[in-house]
Amino acid sequence: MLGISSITAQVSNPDNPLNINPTPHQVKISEDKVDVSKGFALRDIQGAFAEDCDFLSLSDDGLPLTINYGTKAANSAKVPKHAEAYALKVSDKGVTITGRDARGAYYGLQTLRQILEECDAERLELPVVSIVDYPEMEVRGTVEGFYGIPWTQQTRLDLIDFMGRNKMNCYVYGPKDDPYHRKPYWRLPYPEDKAANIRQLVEACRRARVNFVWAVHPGVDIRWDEADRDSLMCKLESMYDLGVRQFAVFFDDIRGDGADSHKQASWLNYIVNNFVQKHGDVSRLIVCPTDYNEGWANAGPDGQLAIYGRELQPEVDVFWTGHHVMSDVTPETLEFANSRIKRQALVWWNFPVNDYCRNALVMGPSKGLNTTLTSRDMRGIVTNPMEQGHASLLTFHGVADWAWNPAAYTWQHNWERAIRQLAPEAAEAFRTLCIHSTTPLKAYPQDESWESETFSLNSYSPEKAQALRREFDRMAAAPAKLRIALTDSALLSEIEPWLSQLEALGKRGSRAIDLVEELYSTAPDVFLDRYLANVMSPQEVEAYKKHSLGTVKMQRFYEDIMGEMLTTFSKLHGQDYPDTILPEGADFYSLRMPKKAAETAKEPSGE
Ligand code: 14T
Repeated sequence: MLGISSITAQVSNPDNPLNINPTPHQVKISEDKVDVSKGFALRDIQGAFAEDCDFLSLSDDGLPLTINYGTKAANSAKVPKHAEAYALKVSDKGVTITGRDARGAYYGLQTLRQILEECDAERLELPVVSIVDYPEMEVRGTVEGFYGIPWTQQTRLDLIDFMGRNKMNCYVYGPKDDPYHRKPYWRLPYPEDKAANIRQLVEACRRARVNFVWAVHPGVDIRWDEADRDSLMCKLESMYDLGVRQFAVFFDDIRGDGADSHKQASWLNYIVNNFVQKHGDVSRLIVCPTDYNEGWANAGPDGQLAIYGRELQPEVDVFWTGHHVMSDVTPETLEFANSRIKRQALVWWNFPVNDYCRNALVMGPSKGLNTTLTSRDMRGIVTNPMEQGHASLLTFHGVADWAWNPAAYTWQHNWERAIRQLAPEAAEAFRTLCIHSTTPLKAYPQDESWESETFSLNSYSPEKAQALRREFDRMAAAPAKLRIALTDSALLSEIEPWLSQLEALGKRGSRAIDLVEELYSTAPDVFLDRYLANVMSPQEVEAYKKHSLGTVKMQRFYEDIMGEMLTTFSKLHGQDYPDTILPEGADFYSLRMPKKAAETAKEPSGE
């Protein structure tokens, strides 16, 4: 079996020798090391990072650590002329972090944190290294934009923290099932307890250097009259009072009056003129159009996108999901959107959202991100995640990496690093869960179980069987390892329902391979008993449907091979076991259990 270190060896990326996420643009590393056993003597020139250094041990006789930012310092340290850029230098004289702006310096600190974590568990030495770095995409973040149970406050705080560490800078708050975001209460201010939560999120975002964007979704029941316009303005003002400094208006998933493109554009312009500009400290307004993907958009000059292009003020950002609701981010779909809206679209990536396939976890690599895209093609990207927030961090990790440095992005390396970052104590077991839990099937099919090769009775070979059995055994064993070793208890409880299914599928898959090997060599009645013991009971089928994984390959193999064995068995011994004779043309689902078996089907033996 692969240990963590051999996984790293297999996938480590020579362009990112320190495994920093997101992948830096330029890393020059030498063999030399610097002793940091005495900690760091902090010189925080602007005094802006006191609360960001709690991961460092600080002492006056430690290695000097200078943090500085601003045009002058940035120019002399050759920091790229890019917002949020930084340079980080480690030498025996000390560590210097120079930001083009305050956020850049903060990002330099995050890189230092990751180097310390990666290089040395005791944190006693650092490599001599020089990093020059900047984000390609201006907006990198998430939109809590799914239907279903909104994230808990604690989940939000954890995710915001993760975003800051991974140089993501945008959290759009728009859970479909927050009644104060949408119908029925979008017109009303939040009651005090909920308002306090928003204030806390604003504060957490400030600390993590994430822009908190509050979104309203008025289109379901909006009346385009003065009373509703006043209600909307009052709501925005009430959010401003809670500390919110960026806003979005969503017009997705509506019909009728609310979808009127001219009205939408004129109200958005009104908000820009009478709210954003009036305050002066509010950032760009964002809109999600009703025509938010090619599949639904009227492409013509009277379509919503073209109307936005003509009527909507140029500084309003426009969301775009791509070719479809769920689809890859490609140059073609951005060209489609941009040429109509007359600005660069802001991508709303509907991955790993699972609100339309709640039985699935989406834990595969972030593959659908085209690596030739640049900030000339788009404003940035936000991922729409799963209700399972901590499990969604796998994709956050990918999106953060891609958006920072698309040209250097490789989904393979990223995914392996993400797994190790999220589950360092149980990386291999977590990887097993992830590789078999990737696909929302029809809506946005993803590769799954790609390292496993299945076979049919005809193509059986001992080698193939052994390799596949090994994978099923890994699946059966992974849950226990995760339950013991995974320290992120929030992640563990999110994935728990799928762990039981992983274990069960691992066991029945492995048993199915045993049965293949027993089919010709075991007494028919003994074989039949063992076979029946490995048939899923109706309760097991139900439980599996609720929390599915391995649907593309592993469960499919189990079903196919069990079906084939039954066919073969009935050919060999049909006369002696009339209940197993298969009707002509029957499929496996209808005959999965011989009649007799269905009556006596055992509960899973749980061994
Ligand atoms: F705003 C949009 F960009 C968007 O994607 N809206 C919703 C979103 O809230 C949801 O999480 C996502 C995935 O289900 O898709 C949009 O909602 C849909 C999509 C459909 F295809 C609602 C109905 C659909 F038929």
